[in-house]
Parts: sequence; C-alpha cells; structure tokens
Amino acid sequence: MEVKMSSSQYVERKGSCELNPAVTEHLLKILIIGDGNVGKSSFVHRYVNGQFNKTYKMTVGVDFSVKLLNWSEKEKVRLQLWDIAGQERFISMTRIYYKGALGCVVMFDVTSSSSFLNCRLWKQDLDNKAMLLNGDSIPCILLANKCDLTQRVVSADSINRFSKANGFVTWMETSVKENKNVEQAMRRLVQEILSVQSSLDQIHPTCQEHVTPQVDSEDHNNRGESCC
Ligand SMILES: Nc1nc2c(ncn2[C@@H]2O[C@H](COP(=O)(O)OP(=O)(O)OP(=O)(O)O)[C@@H](O)[C@H]2O)c(=O)[nH]1
Ligand SMILES: [Mg+2]
Repeated sequence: MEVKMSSSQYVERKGSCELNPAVTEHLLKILIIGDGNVGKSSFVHRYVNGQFNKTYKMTVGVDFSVKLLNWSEKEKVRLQLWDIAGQERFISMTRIYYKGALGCVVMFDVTSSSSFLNCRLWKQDLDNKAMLLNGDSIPCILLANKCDLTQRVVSADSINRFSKANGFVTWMETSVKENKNVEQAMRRLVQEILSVQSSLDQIHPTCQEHVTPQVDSEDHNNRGESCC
C-alpha cells in the first residue's frame, strides 16, 4: 500500500512492501477548534464511536483520535483528529497543536453568540500559526452545532456572511446530539483536503513519500481507532 502525506511530521514507512501496493493511504491531521462547551469532543466521539454523551467533560489540552475511511476502491484515508480544548486557559498551546495540520473544523454553538463571535479569533489564530506548503490557509469548515435546541441566537444569514468573509470552505448546521450532518461535514472537509493536497503534490512532487505518522507532542491521549 502506498501511503501519502505532505506534512513534515511524517517519516518514511518501513516494510510498506508487505501492504497492498494498489491501495493508497492518505494520512490527514485535522484540528477541531472553537470555544469551550460548543460540542467539539462530542462531535469527535459521535464521528469516531457513534455515541453521544450529554454530560460535559471539559477537554484538558488536547485529545487525540484516529478514524480510518475506505474512501474509494483505491484509496484509504486515515484521519488524525486533534480535539483541542476551547477553554481560554489552554489557548497558549495552540501553535504546537496546529503543527502539520491539513484541515480544520471551527465549531460554535448556535445558542451562544459569544462562541460565534469568537470563531473569528479562532480562525485568525489558525491562519497565523498554520499554513500549507504554498503559504495558503489550511482548508477549514465552519460548524454551527446544537441546532436541535430551540433557543437559537445566531441566524443562518449571519453565519453565511461570516463564512464567506473569513475564507471557510463552507458551513453547515450540525446536531451532534441528533447525529445531524456529522458524517457529511467530515466528508466535505476530507474532499477539500484531498483536492488541495493533490494540487500541492503536483507542485511539490517530492512530498509524495511512503510515510507513517509520528506524533511530535506527548501531552495528548490516544482515544483509540475506528474504521468506517
Ligand atoms: N443539545 C445539544 N447538546 C450538545 C450537542 N453537542 C454537544 N452537546 C453538549 O454540550 C456540552 C459540551 O460538549 P463538549 O463536546 O464536551 O464541548 P467541547 O467543545 O469539547 O468543550 P471543551 O472541551 O471545554 O473545549 C456537553 O454537555 C454535550 O452533551 C448538540 O448537538 N446538541
Ligand atoms: Mg472538549
């Protein structure tokens, strides 16, 4: 199996000849950012484990999950999901967490106007600290979570304008609780990342190597692996 990755955090895979050479595996590091309590960890838990927990357990630093997608007959996609703590006290660490990311989810809670307004700061923080090999911003999707709740305070119109003005690939309403648009949002983001990476690979062909992921930070927990 051929494994492709464009990030500098990956090193050469040993023994890849034992794997199926007809299948390419893409390794993508994806960040999940946004204010505390908006539903980031719930989103990852739903996407990876298919479950929802209504009790809030604040993330400390970062949590780390992996999901393997059978993208097509010839392509697998291994997602490394970096679920970053949204509480202010952890924000000083983001530069380290963002390193090598190829895509990002920015999430807010539709019942919290401050979490929506802070998406501008999260996106700016991301664009200042992470970029693609060609200097462009990494593909980013905006998620308006908790759309199952009736006490909504952020309109679709303002989200749409904000998304366009701040360079998001697109935006979607999600309800992690009701499993609305969770798979669809990730699919859209992965599509965009693969398309951007394929254009970059044409410009930087030397980045296409047989590689395997190597974690460069120790303060995260591996929460396990899931395959669709
Ligand atoms: N009603 C509703 N509640 C949700 C939804 N998604 C998450 N929650 C709840 O919102 C709370 C916060 O969820 P978390 O996923 O822990 O939030 P977080 O963004 O990871 O927060 P930090 O770790 O502090 O950054 C929990 O009580 C979840 O059950 C949703 O779609 N609808
Ligand atoms: Mg969390």
